[in-house]
Amino acid sequence: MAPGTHVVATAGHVDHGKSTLVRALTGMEPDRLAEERRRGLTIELGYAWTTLPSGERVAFVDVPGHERFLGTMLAGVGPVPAVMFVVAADEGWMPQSQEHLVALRTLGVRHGLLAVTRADLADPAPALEDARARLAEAGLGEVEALAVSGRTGEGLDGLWAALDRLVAALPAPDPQAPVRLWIDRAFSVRGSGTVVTGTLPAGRVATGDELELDGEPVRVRALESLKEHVESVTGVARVALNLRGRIAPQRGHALVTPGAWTATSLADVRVTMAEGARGPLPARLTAHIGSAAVPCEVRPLGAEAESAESAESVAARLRLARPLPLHVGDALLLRDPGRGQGELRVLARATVLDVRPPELRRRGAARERAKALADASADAASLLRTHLLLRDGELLAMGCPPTGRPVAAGWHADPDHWAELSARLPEVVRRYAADHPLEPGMPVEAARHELGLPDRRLVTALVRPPLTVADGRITTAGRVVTGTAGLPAPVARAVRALLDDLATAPFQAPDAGRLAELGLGPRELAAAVRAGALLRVAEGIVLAPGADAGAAALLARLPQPFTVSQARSVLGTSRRVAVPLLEHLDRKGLTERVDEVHRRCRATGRSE
Ligand SMILES: Nc1nc2c(ncn2[C@@H]2O[C@H](COP(=O)(O)OP(=O)(O)OP(=O)(O)O)[C@@H](O)[C@H]2O)c(=O)[nH]1
Ligand SMILES: [Mg+2]
Repeated sequence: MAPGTHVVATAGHVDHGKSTLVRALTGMEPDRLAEERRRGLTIELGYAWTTLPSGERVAFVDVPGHERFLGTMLAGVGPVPAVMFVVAADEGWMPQSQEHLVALRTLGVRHGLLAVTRADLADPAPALEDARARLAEAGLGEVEALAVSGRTGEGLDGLWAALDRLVAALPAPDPQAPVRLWIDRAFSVRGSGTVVTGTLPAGRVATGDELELDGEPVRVRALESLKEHVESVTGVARVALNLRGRIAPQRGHALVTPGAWTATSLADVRVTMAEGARGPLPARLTAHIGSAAVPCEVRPLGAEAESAESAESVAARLRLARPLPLHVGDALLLRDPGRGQGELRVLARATVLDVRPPELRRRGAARERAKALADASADAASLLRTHLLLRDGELLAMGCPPTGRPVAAGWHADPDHWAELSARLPEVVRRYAADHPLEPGMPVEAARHELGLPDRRLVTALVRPPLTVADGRITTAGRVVTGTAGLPAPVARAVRALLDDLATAPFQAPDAGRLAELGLGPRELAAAVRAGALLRVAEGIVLAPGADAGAAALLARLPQPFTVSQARSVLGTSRRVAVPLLEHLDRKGLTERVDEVHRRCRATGRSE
């Protein structure tokens, strides 16, 4: 396999030697601004890279350590999976060492190594032991710790080897993952237009790809990684993209795979206080994710949340000043931009639990929501408990690919909700039938409306025997023959009058005039036929139930085969009725045609 590329960010107190070490490792200058060189201070993010002894390449995002540039530091570290933590041997652990460590822990960075530099100025052992213990305690685990000097080059060989071990141990990101490239620089290049750079954490970008920036489509015209032109690149990597589109990209905005993220300014989160931070949280904070820093309002949900300053974590709703492309499971760092010098400004981690939070209108809704969020995890099942029904695409855009089977084409349901809908449908259909006795079942659309479902296919998926769907209506299979009893009273009366007529002349089907006189239109007749109160022989021709069997019995007494006119006379009716009645008997297999003019009764028919 071709050697990979990796990205490692620096971290540590101002002037502790981060940039000097990056320069010594790469031979490249991370401090490119004139002001930075003049002041000997990193102000902006710096980028430099090198090839390790194994052939793997590593790019450094060099961050500023000065407390005034914490926002820039967070933008650099945000999308990066690993860190080179720098502590000066002669100064030891300092306030921004602590603040950066809390930030790394809050962002969930779990891979790194410790370089105690400026070892030519002081015995590195005390600083090394102290820093190593603090990093381990903060969840970075047993990191490798080395004493080095960026000035003399002492220990650099060991640091290269340690970097090789660090990158070899990094989890391989998913090349199929949706792209979210947080922009850290944007500029225009004469002749090529807009260029943005960033750390691609996972997924793949290729020339010609269409991505989205704040909902606007953009096309990747060309791309570079570590100053080399490439056709495609998979994360983790430093990338520079030349873009086409009507866009004005800025740091903190992200290029994303269309449809794979939910752009939202509202998120329900679980807030966990940072190491050493105390509540209650101020209502106005800055949320950091990737290279973004967005002002936000934090609203704790639930009564316990406000009183429980000491609680491990509380449910809250974040309102962001601008929408960000988020997934459930993302972590945002909450920083207090108002805190003064020397105070801890990294306050909390907000783990995203929902990117489409439900409105909280009713009294007590916030408290209920807090309870639900307390049990929520960042997965499809939790989202379905809130949203009840979600499409495949919606779950993907929320960052939780569906795990269970869909209940209907492209739809996933909360199992309890689905069971409840299943139980409700038969009752809904029964009530509809009672209210609309003349209709042949409940239209699927009416059931969809009644159950408040977003798609008719969900209704059809809920239909189970004895219910069936036919012609867009839900009916009960093996419908019970109720006779006139199941009909509305006026219809039942009219049908009984008709049956009286037919009792004396069973094959003289009522004509249009008689039907109109009795108020029996097509709907009423259809209902009577469905109820088994009448037999429909053809359009507009009805007889008493069982008249067909009676006709077959009479016809069997004729010499076989027989003509229509012989049939007409034995049945005592007109051609208007005899012709369709014989065709009906043919269809039922009681009679069959012999030639153009003759029919005969069939054996099966006779035995019936
Ligand atoms: N003697 C000695 N001096 C060093 C060493 N590393 C850095 N320095 C000096 O320490 C000062 C600060 O070094 P930088 O590399 O700019 O420190 P930094 O951590 O990048 O500082 P910021 O980016 O501003 O946070 C400079 O004057 C360096 O020359 C070292 O190993 N030995
Ligand atoms: Mg620096």
